[in-house]
This record gives sequence, structure tokens and C-alpha cells, in this order.
Amino acid sequence: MKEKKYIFSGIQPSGAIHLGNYFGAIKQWVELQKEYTGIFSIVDYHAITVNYNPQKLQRRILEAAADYIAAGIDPKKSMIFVQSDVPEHVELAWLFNTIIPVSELRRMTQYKEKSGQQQAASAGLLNYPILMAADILLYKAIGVPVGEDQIQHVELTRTIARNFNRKFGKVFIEPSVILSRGSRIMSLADPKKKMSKSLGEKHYIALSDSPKVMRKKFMSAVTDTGVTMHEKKKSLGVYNLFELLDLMTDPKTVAKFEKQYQSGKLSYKELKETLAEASVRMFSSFQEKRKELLSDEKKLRKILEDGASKARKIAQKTLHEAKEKMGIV
Ligand code: AQP
Repeated sequence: MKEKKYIFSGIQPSGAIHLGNYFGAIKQWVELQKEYTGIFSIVDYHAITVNYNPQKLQRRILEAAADYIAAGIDPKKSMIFVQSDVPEHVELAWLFNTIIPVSELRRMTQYKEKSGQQQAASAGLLNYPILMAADILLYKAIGVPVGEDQIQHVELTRTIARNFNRKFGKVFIEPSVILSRGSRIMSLADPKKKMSKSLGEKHYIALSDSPKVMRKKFMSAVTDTGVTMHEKKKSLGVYNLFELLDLMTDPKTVAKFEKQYQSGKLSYKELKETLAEASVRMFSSFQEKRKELLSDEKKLRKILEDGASKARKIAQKTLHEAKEKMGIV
């Protein structure tokens, strides 16, 4: 029998899913599930490593589940589950805590950036990449489809797998990063920064934003940042809008605006309107589907429970192997 190959990825239920999450992660999950068994988690234990609102967490989890499915993740082909429903993730993370030097964690870019925004960064924020390594390695996933910002964490995951296998015997597979075309979408309001939920509303387009909001956000997108992309000579803001144009429209439209740009006659208004219309069109059926899914909370919860029970079977087996090698069982 042909052995099943898993890919693993996740999104934090820390806010509305945006164009960065979509093009960097979810869009490629949908394509990859044709070839692999996808294991797609809603990583709530990651989301609580920074300040968050406990009253909103359950709603955000349900919304993320609806987002995954409405975007095209098929619960019959892939496992969709909430990370905290599979406690093996934290148990394996603890085992990994014992084999990774603190210095490796301190040099992580995400830790440096996020700890700078917190009054007192939690140990959870420092240990975030260990939990992420456990998320991936529990399933012996061969690939991790993520955005560019997560490359460093996947590399650390590979290091953890290698260190463990060398020290205790082979259990884990070193996974590869799978990157898509839109692996680094920048903020609309501050294109020097990556588009991110935590930056605030005006920085991102949520897939669930109303057409009115999408138009407003695109029309206010910053274009002149005074900083140019070295090779392309476009400012960071314009470069980012062209990236989105490439992802959301057709080659003819891109060529038209490139021509305008090259001749120094780019109409920012027309470019932004084209982008706004393209994103309204691209996510209109997604939004209908999402609304429908959210109207049946029980059904969504059942999908998450089923996903967790399938994932747990795999997770328990791997955790047992790791504990055996470590002399714990
Ligand atoms: N701007 C982006 N461009 C491309 N990919 C992106 N991803 C995130 N932002 C971009 C990818 O989306 C997946 C889920 O990431 P996450 O839930 O960890 O989100 P994040 O990176 O934490 O996103 P935010 O919006 O920045 O959340 P907050 O602000 O709460 O931390 C990952 O594969 C990520 O690479």
C-alpha cells in the first residue's frame, strides 16, 4: 500500500484572516491537498503567547475553521482541528524543550520583533518555535506550506528533528518549507512591514471584509514611501500593489499597468480601483460560504472534533515513539 504523505500548517486565531495569510498559506494548502493529506491546525496555544482577549478566542477559532473550509480546504481530504484538542502537541514540545539551547530561541526574528512590542515577553513567546516544531514533527510531515516569515522556524524544526534523532535514535523526519508566489505580502498602510493581523485594521484586507471596506482600504494604501525596491525601482508600496495585482488579476491587466508605470503615467487611482474590484470578486463566493458555515456552529464543531480525533491517532503514535527513545516509557 502506498504510504500517505502528510503536510502540516496552521494559523493563529488571533484575528481576521487576511490576504497575506491567504496567498502565503491557505491558497497553497488548497492546491496541495490534491497530492498530500493536509493537516491544518488552528493554533490557539500559539495565539495566547501574546496579549489576547479570552472572551473572543472561541469565536475566532470558529471563524478560522469557517475561513479554512470556505477557502477550499476539504474536511474529507484534510484534517482541520484546534491545536489544544490534541494535547500531544504540548507534551512533545516539553520533550523538545530539553534538547534545544535557549540561545537558539533568542535569535529568532519573530521573538525579537514581538517581544519588543510586549511590556514583558512571556516564556511562551520565546518557546513558540518549540511548540511549532512539535506541531509539525508529531505528524512526520514532509512539507510545511507557510509564508516567508516562518522559514526560520521551519529551519529550527529541522534542527530539532536532527538533534533528537542523533541523540536518541531516529523518530522524526526533517520537513521542507513550501513557499508560494505570495509568500510575503506587505501592509497596505506601512509597506515596510509585513501584512499582519496585529498591526491593526488599516494594514490588512481581511477575506471577510465587506466590499465597501475592501475599497476603502485599497484606496488609502500608501504608495510613496520614499524607499525603493532595489531591482524593480518601484517604491515598496507600489511594488506590493503590483504583487497583489499579479496574484489577483490576469497577465493582460498586469502588463497594462506595467506599461503605464514604465512610461511614468501610472494612475494610482485606477490601479487601486482595479485591485479593490479584483479582491471583491475573488472573495465574494468565499464570503457567502463562510456566512453559511458560521450559521451552523454545531456542524463546524463536529468537523473540528473529527479532525482532532484523526490527528490525535497519528500524534499519539509519534509521541509514544519519542518517549520510548527517551527512556520515558
Ligand atoms: N504578510 C504575509 N505574507 C505572506 N504570508 C503570511 N503569513 C502571515 N502573514 C503573511 C502566513 O500566514 C500563516 C499564518 O500565520 P500566523 O497565524 O502565524 O499569522 P501571523 O504571521 O502571526 O500573522 P499575523 O497576521 O502577523 O498575526 P499576528 O499579528 O497575530 O501575529 C503563516 O504561514 C504565515 O507565514
